[in-house]
Amino acid sequence: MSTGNLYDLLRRGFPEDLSAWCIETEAGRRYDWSEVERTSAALANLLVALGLRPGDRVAVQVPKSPEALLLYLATLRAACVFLPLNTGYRQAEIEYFIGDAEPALVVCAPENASWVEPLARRHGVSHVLTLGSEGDGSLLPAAAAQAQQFDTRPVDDAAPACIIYTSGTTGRSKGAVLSHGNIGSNALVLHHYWRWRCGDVLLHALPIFHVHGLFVACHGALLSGSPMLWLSKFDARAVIERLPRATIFMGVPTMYVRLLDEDGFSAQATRSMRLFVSGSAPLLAATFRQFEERTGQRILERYGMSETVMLTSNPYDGRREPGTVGLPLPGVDLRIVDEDGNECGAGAVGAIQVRGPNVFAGYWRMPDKTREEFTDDGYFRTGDLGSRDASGYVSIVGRSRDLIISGGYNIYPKELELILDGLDGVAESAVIGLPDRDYGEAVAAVIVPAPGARPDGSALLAALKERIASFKLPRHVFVIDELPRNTMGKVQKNLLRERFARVRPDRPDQPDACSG
Ligand code: MLC
Ligand code: AMP
Repeated sequence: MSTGNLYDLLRRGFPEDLSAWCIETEAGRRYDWSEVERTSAALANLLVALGLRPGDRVAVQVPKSPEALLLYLATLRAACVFLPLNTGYRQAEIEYFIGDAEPALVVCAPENASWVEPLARRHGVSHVLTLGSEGDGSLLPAAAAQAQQFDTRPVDDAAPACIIYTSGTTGRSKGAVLSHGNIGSNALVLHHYWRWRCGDVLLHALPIFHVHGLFVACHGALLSGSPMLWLSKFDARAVIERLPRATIFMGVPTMYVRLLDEDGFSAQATRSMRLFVSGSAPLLAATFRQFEERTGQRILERYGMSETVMLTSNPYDGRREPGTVGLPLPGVDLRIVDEDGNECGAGAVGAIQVRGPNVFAGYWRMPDKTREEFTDDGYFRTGDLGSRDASGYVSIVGRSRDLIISGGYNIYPKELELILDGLDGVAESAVIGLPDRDYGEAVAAVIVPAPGARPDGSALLAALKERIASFKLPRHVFVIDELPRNTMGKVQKNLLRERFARVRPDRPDQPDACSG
């Protein structure tokens, strides 16, 4: 029987023959569909046995593994709420998420248990279990005695399925609460739009703690009963080696740049592929063209965000336009408005607002913030600036939020500035994104020293490293006398970007300290 539970929707896509393989790891281990069904049932029974009730949060910071995906499915089946966390997050970051979301269960990597357990206890978390990259740790043994059948709990479409934390402009992260209906409706739309079909094989190299790797990629495959070739992390050569056995690949632009850097990446290597999807950050038109020249294939670029899942896509059959994110997906109501809230005409740049069954209902326990982000007529303010051409193709031209996207990961400057401003020898700081061939944008910190101080770039980085995930660390540190400000006193980051884009050495390994 089908319920509103997202797992039931995905389950309907499983192949009739459950002994067929569903996931193959890089070590060659295969998981079949019946194992997906049985192990997710055992894990769901474990959640119930631990006393978790519908709506309880399950916070998970574990390395990518098929078992981590099964834990996600189990959480859906038990009608609990899955809270995936970037494996790069450090103690202070994790402490915030646990304190805010108040999970009933935390699952962490075995090597982190020594600091996660006391931290979780301090926040009143009832259970901490561990899961390693090879399925090791205490989670699976705890589920071993559980029954391998589970009646997936019926839920309402609006019931929360996941909380995805997205960093906030004030430095405080907000948990976007996505419902079974939000995620399921989007999965169905993408299933049809991208023509998932029997015989598809997804080459999966993305992390599974974000919307792209977990929802867009995994749901596509599960919903169409397609097997996944699973890489624990992206590696260009490992991808090229597996492409001849795959039909679909999804990646962030950095991955496409790195594939093109490999001599072995050719039309021959991609001959079995029918679809390359790019998203999470802007794909340069030059990368799109180089890719087409090399492989004869046109990357399909789409646009989305944690709060909304996928919003637009270039067409499967029609014209894929480089530098654009395509057309609003079926069911997505997208408008571009000027400062007065009036809809912009073709070509004019404005704020992108969206409405649809995929758009979340709000941020976890932040009713005021939620209200601010929605218009009176129910559109969500994406924070992206864009335009639409005469054929309706949307281009993202900037962001109204102060956000840096590096290799598909979001970094909010304010979070770093707050830390930097509190360090010895720093009077104030501004964090900006500079163009980077590999990551698209690279984080740069511009520092104004305290009177008489001579801050050392490496020492500043070391202090940051203790508190934040290393993907957020500045790749460049510049020291200047004064930050440029407008008449309102606001730092003019555009001037800093212009100034340092010119003097920036290309991809140094060490941060550079220069005075200005
Ligand atoms: C890793 N590092 C990064 C980084 N990724 N630094 C800056 N930007 C990044 N994106 C750092 C690590 O912290 C580490 O630092 C060092 O680089 C080596 O780690 P690695 O894992 O070997 O890195 P690398 O191979 O460079 O990883 C690049 C990447 C990865 C592109 C493969 O970043 C990645 O998988 N990105 C995908 C992000 C994603 O899934 N985004 C979707 C968001 S959802 P140190 O100091 O420890 O050595 C979303 C909505 C939507 O946006 O529309 O999809
Ligand atoms: P996140 O909050 O991690 O979900 O990131 C969502 C943001 O990524 C969006 O608001 C956009 O700014 C950006 N983004 C996603 N896809 C694209 C794309 N194809 N082109 C440009 N920006 C994108």
